[in-house]
Formats: sequence, structure tokens, C-alpha cells
Amino acid sequence: MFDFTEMRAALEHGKAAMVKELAEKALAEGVSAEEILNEGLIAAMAVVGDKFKRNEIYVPEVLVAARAMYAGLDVLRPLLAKSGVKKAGKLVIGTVKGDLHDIGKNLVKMMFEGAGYEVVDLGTDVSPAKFVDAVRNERPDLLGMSALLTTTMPSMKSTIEALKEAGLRDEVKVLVGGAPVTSKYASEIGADGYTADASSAVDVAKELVKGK
Ligand code: B1M
Repeated sequence: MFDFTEMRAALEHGKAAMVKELAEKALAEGVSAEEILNEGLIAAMAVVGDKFKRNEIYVPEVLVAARAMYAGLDVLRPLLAKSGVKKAGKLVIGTVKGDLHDIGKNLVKMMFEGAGYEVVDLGTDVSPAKFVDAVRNERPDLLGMSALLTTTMPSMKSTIEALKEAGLRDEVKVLVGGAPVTSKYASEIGADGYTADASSAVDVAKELVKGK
């Protein structure tokens, strides 16, 4: 069994090169990309989040930890995104207006790419108008919105309202997620689906698109 202690410590301390090296080592030892993601990268990022919350570390430390997480994700990306099958559908995704957190959104994106979806990534700080334009122009099956701040969650509601105003609400299934988002909130704002993690987002999306 692979010992993730060193990888988690490297990520917590922002040692990107070491995280990359240890992710490669784990893969070479036969550990699955999914296990490295969950037991190594996501577990370490949760510790970083707790320390941030307790003011034991500050924004610069969180940023270097995030950079180290990306170094690990770069190693895993080709494996998580391996597909080769015909496109399962199209997803437009972005982090909502005022919100710059993109690690979770990028994981969701990777999971969809891995499941054979075409993904259009609008990035972070995406306004309702920009989401609406993308739905109009890209004609996706699904619109995914991510929010990590309680203060930016209302932008999901504004985007759904803007889709209604543009006459596009019935054209697309709306999937929402992010740490502060709940399934209760998702139904209150009229989203079609919610998941707490990136892995189950694809399963929920498949169910939604089936009924489309
Ligand atoms: Co910020 N931040 N941050 N931050 N940050 C949080 C979110 C916070 C909870 C930290 C804390 O206080 N404990 C807190 C929010 C409090 C709140 O609103 N309730 C917070 C704050 C306050 C802030 C600032 C305001 C701090 C400041 O400046 N004073 C500021 C805001 C900037 C802005 O956005 N305007 C800020 C800034 C930053 C950094 C830039 C330093 C950095 C972001 C770097 C980046 O993303 N490129 C950062 C980080 C890294 C975090 C924490 C530590 C980690 C977030 C993360 O990436 N987690 C976070 C604490 C925490 O969450 N524990 C925190 C790992 C990621 C894999 O998880 O994003 O939850 P997550 O995604 C999951 C699921 O939620 C789900 O799947 C993913 C994987 O399973 N999911 C979806 C996500 N999107 C989905 C969409 C779906 C489905 C599932 O469908 C479409």
C-alpha cells in the first residue's frame, strides 16, 4: 500500500516539484490516479483549508499549496481524462461572478473530459451574462456552475434567472456545486442537479441528460 504521508506534507508546504515526483512514483507503483487524487491531493488540500480557517496560514501559503496541487493534477490529468469514446455530450462550466476559486471546478471539468464530454471552460468570475452568451452560442447539454464563497452563491440564482429571461432555461440542464452549496440550495434556486464532489457530478449529469 502506498504511503501518502510524504505527498500530503509536500502539498501542504507548497513543494510542487516534490508533489509531481511523488504522484509519478505512486503511479509507477500501480496506485490509481483516482486514489492519488483523493488520498493524496484532496486530503492535503482539506488540511490546508482547515489551517486557513484557523488563521494558522494565510493566502500566500494557500496559493503555493494550490500550485502544488496543480503540479499533481498535471500528472493525473491524462489518466483521469482518458477516453477515446465518442462525445457523451457537451458541458459549459465556470466559477460564478466574484469567485476566483477554480481547483474544484477544474476537477469537475477533468471528470467530464474523462467521461467523454466536450467541455467549454469559461474560467472564473463568470457573470450571468457570460454564462447566458455561452449557452446561446455553444448549445451545451449542461451548464455547470461552481461557487466556493457564501457571498458568490447568489450569482447561481441570478444566472438561472438570466437564462429564463433569455428564453434559454429549457435548453440546458443546470448543475451546481462547490463547498458551501447544498442540494436544498440547488432546488431553491431552480437548478436541475447538485453534487458534493467531482466524481459523482458525471453520474448526475448522465441522469439529467437522459431525461432531456
Ligand atoms: Co479561499 N476560501 N478565499 N482561496 N479557499 C475558502 C473557500 C474558505 C472556505 C476558507 C475558510 O475560511 N475556511 C473561505 C470561504 C468562506 C465562505 O464563504 N463560507 C475562503 C475565503 C474567505 C477566501 C477569500 C475571501 C480570502 C480573503 O481574501 N480574505 C478569498 C476570495 C477570493 C475570491 O474568490 N474572490 C479566497 C482566496 C483563495 C485563494 C486565491 C488563496 C485560493 C484559491 C486558489 C484557486 O482556486 N486557484 C483559496 C483556496 C485554495 C481555498 C481553500 C483553502 C481550498 C479550496 C479548494 O480548492 N478545495 C478553501 C477552504 C476549503 O474549501 N476547505 C477556501 C479543493 C477542491 C478540490 O474542493 O473547490 O470544494 P472544492 O471542490 C470540490 C466540491 O466542492 C465539488 O467537487 C470538487 C471536488 O470534489 N465541486 C463541484 C466544486 N465545484 C463543483 C461544481 C459542480 C459539482 C461539484 O457542478 C458544476
